[in-house]
Amino acid sequence: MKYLLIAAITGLFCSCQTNDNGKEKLILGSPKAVVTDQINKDTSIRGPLAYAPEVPKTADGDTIDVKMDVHHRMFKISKDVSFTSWMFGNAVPGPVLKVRVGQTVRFSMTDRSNDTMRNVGMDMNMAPMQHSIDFHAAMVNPEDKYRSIQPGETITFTWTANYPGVFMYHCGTPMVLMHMIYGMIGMVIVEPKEGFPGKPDREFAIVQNEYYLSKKGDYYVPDTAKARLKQPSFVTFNGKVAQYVVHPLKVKAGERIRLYIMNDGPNNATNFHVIGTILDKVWLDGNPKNQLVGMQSVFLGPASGAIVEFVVPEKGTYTFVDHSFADADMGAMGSFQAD
Ligand SMILES: [Cu+2]
Repeated sequence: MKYLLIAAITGLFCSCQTNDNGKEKLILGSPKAVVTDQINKDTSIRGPLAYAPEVPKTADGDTIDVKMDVHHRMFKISKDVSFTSWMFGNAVPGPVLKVRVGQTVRFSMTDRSNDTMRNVGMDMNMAPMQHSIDFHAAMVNPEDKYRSIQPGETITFTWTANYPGVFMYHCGTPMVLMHMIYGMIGMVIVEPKEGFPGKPDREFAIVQNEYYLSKKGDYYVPDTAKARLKQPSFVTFNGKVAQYVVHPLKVKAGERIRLYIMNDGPNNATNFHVIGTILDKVWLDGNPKNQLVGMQSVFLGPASGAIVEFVVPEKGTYTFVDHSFADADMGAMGSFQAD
């Protein structure tokens, strides 16, 4: 009774918002973003980041520093197909960031698109360009934090993770569709304060995206008209066409596998399926409270994520696909090799 009374009084006087379990206070907003014309000489990424399929480890501490820059670079998505990509860090998709609910990310990003000035004559898509970043895992004023910066500028801002899950990040500079098809996409994993429930034997990060390309001379260029028509040239897991068909992900028979899946689109849905097993646990958007069981596949629209778990029943090769088979045929196909 005494505790009920205290709770009622606290409720009366606290206008704070809480997240879905009603216990955690939401940390809303943050100080204004700072933009400077200082370029960090260090081009490497920093923080609890890793390129998929690797899943980074969370860092200790209430505030963590995360740095990644934007580059314009050639990117090879298959043996025969390369194009000038705009990317976070050094790949498409950009690095996976992993944080914990309650942690504050002190984020910094330099637009290094002018580093490649000397190449403009060769390829107009190398030309310096404004860029920005939009974290779906954050709750902040987008006009401030997600604003575009000029080539050579650095933006710094903070945000705090309130909800566990698998979230997208992307460049939000107009025309957004164009910046996304050039490769400016990635994934954030937010684990609950106490960590995700359960202990899988192995885990991987999988980001699905579409490429819309046209051939121009010896190389390819992103084609916004094709993107508007939602007619992809290639659909990939972790940025490269059918890469895990050529180099399967290694697992062992009997193991429990956890996948962090993010559909970065930009346009099309995916229906993720592993041939030869059943997804015995699916957490929609990566939040353990959104649990489904015994699923043959998980349907994810653009900017939707999931965490799935399955058991590898016996030795063999288990192909995973976007079961919209046109997408599998365009590259959204891979395999787990179970020894
Ligand atoms: Cu951009």
